[in-house]
Amino acid sequence: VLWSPAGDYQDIRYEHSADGIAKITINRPEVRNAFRPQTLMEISDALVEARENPEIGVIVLTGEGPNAFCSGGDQRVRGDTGYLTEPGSARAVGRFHVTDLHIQIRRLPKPVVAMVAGYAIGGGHVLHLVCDLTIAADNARFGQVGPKVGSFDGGFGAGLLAELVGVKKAKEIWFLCRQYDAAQALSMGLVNTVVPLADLESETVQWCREMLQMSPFALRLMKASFNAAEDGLSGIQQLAHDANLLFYSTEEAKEGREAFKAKRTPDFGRFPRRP
Ligand code: 2NE
Repeated sequence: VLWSPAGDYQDIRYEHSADGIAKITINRPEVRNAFRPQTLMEISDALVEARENPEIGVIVLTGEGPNAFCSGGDQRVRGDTGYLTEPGSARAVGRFHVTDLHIQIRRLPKPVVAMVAGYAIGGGHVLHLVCDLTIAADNARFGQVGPKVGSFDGGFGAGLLAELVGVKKAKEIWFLCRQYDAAQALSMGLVNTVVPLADLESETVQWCREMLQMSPFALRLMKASFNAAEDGLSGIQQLAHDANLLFYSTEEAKEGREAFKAKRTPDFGRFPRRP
């Protein structure tokens, strides 16, 4: 695949393929692609572009190089109140920028695919969890480290993981902080497939191209439907607003709009009361 640069960033690369795939690459291989606030803000910005761009149908999230997808929060900028945007400065205020990023990935109405080579560890592991699909290389290694480094993710990092691998296994992953290889990850349902490292990108692109052949709105509704069960009212809200998007194109909805604009009483009498 020929990737064309589609944005100017410091911590990530953002690229498009000619046929509708956006690729976001965390580009901090010297720290196993750990993220700092800047990294997450840039991913968020690229996701907005990929969402709004009608040419883009599928988004790939990955890490630079064969050694890591992402090793989680950059511990060098971890302060006492979260991860610091301006470490060392008096204005440094800690935050978890990743909180909103998880929601953004799940809300994004296009499939997001994690392409994992090497380590997906800690917050980097949760990042692949919140993606819709995960394609792993045979050198991938998965695990949580929170309780080892004085952190935890009880949000999607616990709930989604338990849903994927079962509660007992999820507790093992968090309580023992072991690492799991790609074959183990596949057998516990943590990833969709495992391929040789050399084939990782071509396999991922193949999966993306298959999705690009599908009805975009059906994919959107399926993603929202899966999330609705997991996200409670905010998940139902997404699905309901998607239904409203479709309703707006009906004569029935248009009658309400046109009557309002014409300052007349709407005539809904010609529309069926469906059984
Ligand atoms: C990822 C792992 C297992 C890789 O091990 P290895 O042996 O392949 O590499 P090494 O030598 O550990 O790492 C290479 C360089 O990257 C840095 C290392 O310190 C090392 O630097 P130098 O010694 O060459 O200077 N590095 C790696 N991960 C880093 C990180 N996350 N932050 C800063 N520097 C990092 C191994 O490196 C590892 O276990 N990494 C730490 C994983 C970790 O603790 N992640 C944070 C968990 S908490 C979190 O992500 C989080 C959360 O729980 C809640 C909200 C938001 C975030």
